[in-house]
Amino acid sequence: MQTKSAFVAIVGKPNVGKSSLLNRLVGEKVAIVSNKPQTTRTRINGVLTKGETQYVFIDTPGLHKAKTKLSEYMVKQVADSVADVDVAVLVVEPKGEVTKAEQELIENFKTMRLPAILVINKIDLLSQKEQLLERISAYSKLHNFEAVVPMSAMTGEGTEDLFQELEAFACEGPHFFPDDAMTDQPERVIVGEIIREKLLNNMQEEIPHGTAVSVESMKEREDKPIIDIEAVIYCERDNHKGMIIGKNGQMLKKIASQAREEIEAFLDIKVNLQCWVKVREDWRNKETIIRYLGFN
Ligand SMILES: Nc1nc2c(ncn2[C@@H]2O[C@H](COP(=O)(O)OP(=O)(O)OP(=O)(O)O)[C@@H](O)[C@H]2O)c(=O)[nH]1
Ligand SMILES: [Mg+2]
Repeated sequence: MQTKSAFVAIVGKPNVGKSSLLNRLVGEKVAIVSNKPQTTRTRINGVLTKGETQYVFIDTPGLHKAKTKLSEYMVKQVADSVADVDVAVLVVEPKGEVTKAEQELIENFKTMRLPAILVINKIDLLSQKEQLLERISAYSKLHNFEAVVPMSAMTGEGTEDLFQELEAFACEGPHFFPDDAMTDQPERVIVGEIIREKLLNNMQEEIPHGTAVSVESMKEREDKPIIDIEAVIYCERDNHKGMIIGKNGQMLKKIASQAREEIEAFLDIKVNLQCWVKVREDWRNKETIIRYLGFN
């Protein structure tokens, strides 16, 4: 059988639903999702093999104005991702204006002669169809997109339409991942991301952006089917540490127990999760810590 592969970069503003779309396309949760912008920090590959064709989807951080070393890294991930893919998917929401970041992305498609598909996500939120048409016309004025696909990563509406459009960009060649692979991320990274997701879901305002999670150890016990996991949550200030831990440790307990449940489902084994909170002032601007946390 002649195999094919398609590399697809998923790009767009923060919070438009890129990671949700990745999870929907792969059919499994491989990237974390939150209602806070700048949830995704690095490139995440999701893999789906459909018959002869293997799709490799690259989820990217939302394109924003870089203010810290960490966000410089994040923005660079976007540029690197579109550098050698077969097609880009620009994800937008049904409402709002075309932003400068989106215009820059579109300029990139043009200079790189990269075919691009426009996905208008979150159509489940749409009450009037006219809005959709306005949106399509606003983006079509800027670029000759290969296709426009309205969809909802949340309900799944439109997913097959998108696959139909993507199929055209598959090229003959080998599969780069095993056919049953869903992601190239190591278990340890996914475990850390699950903890970070629960942290994002439970914390407000400035705290989420200044946190990072490092999984220090994961060991299966010899006498019982249990994995002991130790993780450190880094934050930027003492008062943030206090808020993450919460009164009588209640907040940290809640975060850890939500994370443990999901990690158990993911690893399919009982988990004993210990989380510590440490302060590293201004870590997002410190090269060594950023590297230690895996952003390099
Ligand atoms: N109603 C609705 N909400 C959605 C849909 N897709 C995503 N969301 C929500 O939008 C928010 C952002 O989703 P993410 O998938 O984290 O967005 P993202 O583009 O990856 O965000 P960054 O990683 O921060 O750039 C979350 O609260 C999602 O639940 C959709 O189709 N419909
Ligand atoms: Mg994301």
